[in-house]
Amino acid sequence: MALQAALLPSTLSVPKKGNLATVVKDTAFLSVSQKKVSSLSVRAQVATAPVATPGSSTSSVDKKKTLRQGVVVITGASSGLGLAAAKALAETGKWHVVMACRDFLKAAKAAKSAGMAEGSYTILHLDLASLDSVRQFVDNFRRAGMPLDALVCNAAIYRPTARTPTFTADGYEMSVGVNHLGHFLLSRLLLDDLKKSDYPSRRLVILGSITGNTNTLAGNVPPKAGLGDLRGLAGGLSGPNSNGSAMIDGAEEFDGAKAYKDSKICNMLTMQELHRRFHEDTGITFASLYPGCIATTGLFREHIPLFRMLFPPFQKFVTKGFVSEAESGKRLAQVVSDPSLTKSGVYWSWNKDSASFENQLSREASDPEKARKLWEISEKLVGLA
Ligand code: LMG
Ligand code: NDP
Ligand code: PMR
Repeated sequence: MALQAALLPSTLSVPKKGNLATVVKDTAFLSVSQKKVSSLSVRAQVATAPVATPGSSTSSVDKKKTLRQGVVVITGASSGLGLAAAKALAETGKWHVVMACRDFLKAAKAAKSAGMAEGSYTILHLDLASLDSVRQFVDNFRRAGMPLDALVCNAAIYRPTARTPTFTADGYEMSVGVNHLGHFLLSRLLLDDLKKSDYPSRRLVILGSITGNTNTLAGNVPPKAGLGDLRGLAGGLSGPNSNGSAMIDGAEEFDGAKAYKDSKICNMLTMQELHRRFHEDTGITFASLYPGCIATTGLFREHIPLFRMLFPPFQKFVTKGFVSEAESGKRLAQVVSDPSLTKSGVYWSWNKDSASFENQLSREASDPEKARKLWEISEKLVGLA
């Protein structure tokens, strides 16, 4: 059913099951660019469209003068940074963007209202709060027959005022479950696809943040990030139904703001561990970044209204860390495709003139021993070990 439906534009998909929720779940991931191009014809486009682009200097393939269109998967491309980066990359004509989103209709509307050209993107269903959904996404992506040249782990949720945890389908605390564990499984599975790609500069990018780095002022605003000895994660990160804690460090009290910041440390540690384990053998570039404070995105949707009102002017005029969604999208697009950003294992940031530089991670966010331990526990939690 999946392959067959993949050939159909979403609007023509025939519901096979009775209720609407199931229909959306079953068909949304199969869907498709606005131009009603089938995934396979997208593949043909991808394979044939010769686009002149500056090659990177990391592989023999880049001796080619022309390059096929690249295919980039971006999670959480239905709003904020992910959408802005999707638009920036699609607009170059060098990239076909696979928008991996939990809400198909929202993503379709977002792409349209952002003015993304028909045929420049495909929407596939991915709910990072379910490891089954992650596996299903990978299957569907492979069935669509596209190569994978870059993966961007961008989606995230932030529950700033939550004092009680919520849980993913697999029973893990939601912020760490979505932001870290879902992406961890996705990256591990799609690594094989990146390895197979003949694209000259293949990249795996994971969003980090300044608030996960305690070597900065922003990282010292309470509650501070900290993974401790990872005992809560090792205990399964599930509050109500086990003796374990919902916090990575094993704290008794749940703190939604800290859980997000902790998840960002996990993202940055994972990028470095991927680099250590796979860069040399595969040539894949692993990178993370802090794109600036994009104070207007949906990330702050659960924050109190007063915060949402004051945060953008505070960042614009007081910290001067504010960056627009469009500018942040360009920054992320650079990390995906700029020929000068091929170095692996780097956490990128931008200075006041919007020039990129290699930033320094905090001690904890660059601790190799913690990264290894995090890797091993995460493997168990997502069923890879
Ligand atoms: C925790 O609070 C929450 O408890 C947790 O649930 C979670 O949300 C977490 O990290 C997320 O935050 C953290 C707490 C840290 O931060 C705050 O409470 C932020 C308050 C922000 C602003 C409040 C605005 C009040 C308005 C006052 C107006 C004054 C105007 C002055 C303007 C001056 C301009 C130069 O708290 C701390 O770390 C303590 C820090 C102490 C406060 C320092 C204040 C400095 C800056 C002020 C900012 C003001 C903003 C205004 C807007 C400007 C417009 C031009
Ligand atoms: P947004 O809330 O605008 O975007 C987050 C995206 O993640 C949305 O598309 C959302 O989908 C998606 N998402 C949430 N939960 C899931 C899920 N379970 N499965 C699949 N997708 C999901 O936030 P931002 O654009 O600000 O954040 C993007 C990234 O940038 C995050 O990794 C964040 O940590 C990072 N970042 C943001 C900063 C900022 O200042 N905003 C600063 C530093 C880093 P939906 O649209 O359906 O809700
Ligand atoms: Mg922060 C000094 C610079 C600076 C920067 C670049 C940020 C970024 N913040 C800075 C400073 C401060 N912040 C100061 C001085 C305060 C106390 C008033 C402050 C407060 C604050 C709050 C309450 N800031 C926040 C919050 C949030 O809820 C956001 C958060 O922590 O989300 C996890 C946030 C952020 N500040 C930032 C950035 C980028 C965020 C969004 C967080 C992220 O995605 O990591």
